[in-house]
Amino acid sequence: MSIQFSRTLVTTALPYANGPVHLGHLAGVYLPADIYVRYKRLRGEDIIHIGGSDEHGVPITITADREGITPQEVVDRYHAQNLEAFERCGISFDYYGRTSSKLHHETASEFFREIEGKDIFVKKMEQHFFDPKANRFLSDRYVTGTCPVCGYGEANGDQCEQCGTHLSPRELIEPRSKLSNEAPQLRETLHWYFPLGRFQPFLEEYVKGHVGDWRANVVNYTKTWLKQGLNDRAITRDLSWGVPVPIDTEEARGKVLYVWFDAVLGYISFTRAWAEKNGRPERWREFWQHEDSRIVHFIGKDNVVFHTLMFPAILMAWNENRSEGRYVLADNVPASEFMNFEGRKFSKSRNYAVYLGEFLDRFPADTLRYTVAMNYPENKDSDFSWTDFQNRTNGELADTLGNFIKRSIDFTNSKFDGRVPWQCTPEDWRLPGLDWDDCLDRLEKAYEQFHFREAASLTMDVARAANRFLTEKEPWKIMKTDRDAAARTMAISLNLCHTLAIAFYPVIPHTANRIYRMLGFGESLDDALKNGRLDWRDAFQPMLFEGHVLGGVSEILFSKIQDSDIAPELEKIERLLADIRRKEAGEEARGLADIAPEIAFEDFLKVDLRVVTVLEAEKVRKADKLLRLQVRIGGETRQVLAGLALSYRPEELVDRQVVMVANLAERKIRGEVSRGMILAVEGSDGRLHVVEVDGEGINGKRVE
Ligand code: B3M
Ligand code: ZN
Repeated sequence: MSIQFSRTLVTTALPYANGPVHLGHLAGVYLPADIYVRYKRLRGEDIIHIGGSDEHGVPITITADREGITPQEVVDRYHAQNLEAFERCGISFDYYGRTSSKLHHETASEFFREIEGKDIFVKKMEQHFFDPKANRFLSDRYVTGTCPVCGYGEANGDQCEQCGTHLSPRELIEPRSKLSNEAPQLRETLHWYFPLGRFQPFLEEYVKGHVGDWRANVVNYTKTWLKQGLNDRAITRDLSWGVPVPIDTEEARGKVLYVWFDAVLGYISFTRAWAEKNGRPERWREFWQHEDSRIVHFIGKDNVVFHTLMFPAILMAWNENRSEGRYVLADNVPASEFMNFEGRKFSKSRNYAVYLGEFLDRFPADTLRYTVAMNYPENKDSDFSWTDFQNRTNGELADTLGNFIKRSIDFTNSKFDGRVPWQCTPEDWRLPGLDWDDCLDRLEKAYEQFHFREAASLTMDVARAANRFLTEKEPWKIMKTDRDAAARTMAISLNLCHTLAIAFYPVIPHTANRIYRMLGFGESLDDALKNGRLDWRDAFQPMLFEGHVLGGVSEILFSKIQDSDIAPELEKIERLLADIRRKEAGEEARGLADIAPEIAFEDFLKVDLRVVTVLEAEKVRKADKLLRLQVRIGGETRQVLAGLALSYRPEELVDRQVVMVANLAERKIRGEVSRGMILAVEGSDGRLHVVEVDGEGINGKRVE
């Protein structure tokens, strides 16, 4: 599609104000968005970056209950903390809003009323647990009881923490209310559902229009949902914390909008708040309601369908039968994979994480930004490790970039009176191993297509070439015999410093600002940019003329990270990992203690285990956990229902060779025939792992 866009709105997923953000969040969402926005600002484009805190949802009220404070106090704390951490990291939001704000509540209510007014919502009378003592309905997390799977007495209504099984409150044995500890009663209550299915054809059309330009993971997640057929989604909850359902009826009382319904609308309400703050309250419409506006949502992969299906459908519902005030849909949704930490997933509950604020207490923001950019989880999970951080900081930032800048400035200061000693000609600017046109072209493509690791690494290549150039030219030696040659070398080097300041600005803005000042510009690069005195393309030509006066003494841009600096971090990880391993070993030991009573060998032989190949897999409508598989067993194809849907995406299972109980009596599950049982093991994360067999020509063979 070749629309000419006049302006861009970048949004970043709103982190829950229920804990501090960690490096995984930074890597997947906030840093890539900031790099993109800073690059576009260098290009002189009209772009704003809108983010903020997601301050609703049950986990926040649970934190509040646990700490004996109000939900508002919880979100006040983490909103302030996260905003501060982002600022220190140089994430340059144009506005960082809050979903507990008045304007947000108004915006979300306006959407609800508009869609309700068009009679689009579906209302369903349902039975939910009610606590008579607390006089309130209980959302899933407020019900506890005995897990029907492992017998753990304190399982949550949505999941058992001990065995990881996903549950619904009604599956618990002897359910109790967390509020009063009493047995809850089932009562009827009305809930609003958003009929996603009604928008299926439009959503399909929308997604089809972006298949070429969206990332493969984004298209795949979205298509998997579309293929299964979109269902009604509940968008109200029985809770007191959130945006109250904005209609004045008995049925709506005590209910709030489901957090995901209101959170995505935060992007809109925060843009409104931004426009108000800047004294042009209607300007938000240029970003949301003008066809020539480009909207880009930076998110993590776990949030894809909310942004490619749910949010667009809400906007479509708004737009229905409207000729004015229609919303534009996102042009791109660059969703990241995850960045792990020292080879393992970040885990808040196990405290296996490095929080952004804590990190910045110990190390400068740009060292983090650079390392994280170089490990951007663009199309596969990546890893942050302390040694990689140390190596990149010392080898690339300090020894290559920092060293080059310092040598250039120091030598000019001492031998050429702190002035650019030569007028760089186009001829001079042709450097060995550096094709400027090609470099510019590749960098621009990398930024435009969200390949930020490539952008950072191409820029470091320029620093390497510059460093090599200066070393090889040896101006300190030549100085005595050929002063002009030395002057020429220094003029080129200083211009390369200018190049690097601008080209590295999106990734390491603090450093870029410092270089810019050291080069004698009386202002920071940020200010030059704001005042329109700078352009991205300035980086690719000599801009420092003969006689230009540098900024005086040079600074050391990066101090090296010593082994002793990261030793405490490595020790901490060892401790955490040892803890996790002990816990896992404990879980395994518990698992072993439950070994079933002994059976005779003949009994074992009765079970016919076979290797089968999965041909097709799809989700079963209205059954969260079930996948319908077609498997090949020898020359036969069978249908099997397996409770694997929370552990695998359907397409992940296709073509795998797995083990199946082949002689189990046929069963009907949810009205569908299942002829066999796929073997799987449950991991400590609650996920199931199918028993896979690797090998040629083993389909249909018996497992013995
Ligand atoms: N707070 C979930 C998350 O942090 C949610 C994102 C909202 S984006 C509108 O992963
Ligand atoms: Zn359990």
